[in-house]
Amino acid sequence: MGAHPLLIHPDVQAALEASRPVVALESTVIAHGLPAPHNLNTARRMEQAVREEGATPATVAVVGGAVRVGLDDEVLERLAHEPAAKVSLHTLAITLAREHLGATTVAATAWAAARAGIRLFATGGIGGVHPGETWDVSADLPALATLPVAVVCSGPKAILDLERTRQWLETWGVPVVGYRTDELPAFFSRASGLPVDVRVETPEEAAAIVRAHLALEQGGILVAVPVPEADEVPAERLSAWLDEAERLAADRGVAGPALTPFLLGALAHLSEGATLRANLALLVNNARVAAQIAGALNHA
Ligand code: PSU
Ligand code: MN
Repeated sequence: MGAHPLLIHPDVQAALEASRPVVALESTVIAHGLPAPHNLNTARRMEQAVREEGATPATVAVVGGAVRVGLDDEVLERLAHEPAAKVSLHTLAITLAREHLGATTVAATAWAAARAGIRLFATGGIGGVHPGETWDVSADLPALATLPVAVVCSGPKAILDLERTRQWLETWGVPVVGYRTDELPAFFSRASGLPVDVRVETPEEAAAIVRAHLALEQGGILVAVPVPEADEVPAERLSAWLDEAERLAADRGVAGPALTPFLLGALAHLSEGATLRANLALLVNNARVAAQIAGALNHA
């Protein structure tokens, strides 16, 4: 593989060339974020939601020494069932050179989307600043600050230090747009007590701000969409489970890239599936909203 290891799926290429809306999707959530069979089902449902809104999905993964932008269903199946490396920006070149199967995080997916000329990207939660003094800060944050992509998500994962993550975004100039919310959503919960920079009610309003920000050529922008009300896990219910999950991780010495998948799994178990239901609902909803914004961006 040469210096440009980006393979854009023909459907995605055709949509980009015709200026039709495209939405990038990440694959770490398939390989590491959700248990089977929910992982494959959700990956397919997210692609379906994007299509229903008239956009083309471009799920990103590393396959056979190339970054693929847009996957056939057979690759989605491999990501759901085969061991796949969790690929962020510090491991992208390694996974490419070794020709391993790799599932891309928000950071690596945003890089691929930017390179492919895709402006909208939907995910569940972004990485951020972990609590404590470990200096575990997700590469998702500098990726957002530097890559020209709008990331539609439900806020930082609840397992993070939300205040520090929120502050990081402001310091590095990433606008936080609340989609029908005044507060930064906290992933499983709709509210965090932390402010967004602006509230919008429609895809058109979001698209206008996305367009203005991308024109600055200053990096990315976050569109924060709360989990649908029916599937929310309120913060009060979450906090005891979160304490327990963190205790389990500390006891077992789980840290670094393995921490997020471990905590999400522990929370799903402790909450008897409530956090998993919230996770699935917000992923599909975010894919839909991202496709609507992508459409508005192209039609204005
Ligand atoms: N949120 C989830 N599930 C996930 C992730 C986030 O609900 O699997 C993944 C995303 O791919 C995100 C990554 O980019 O975790 C962040 O990992 P880290 O903190 O190691 O950068
Ligand atoms: Mn991390």
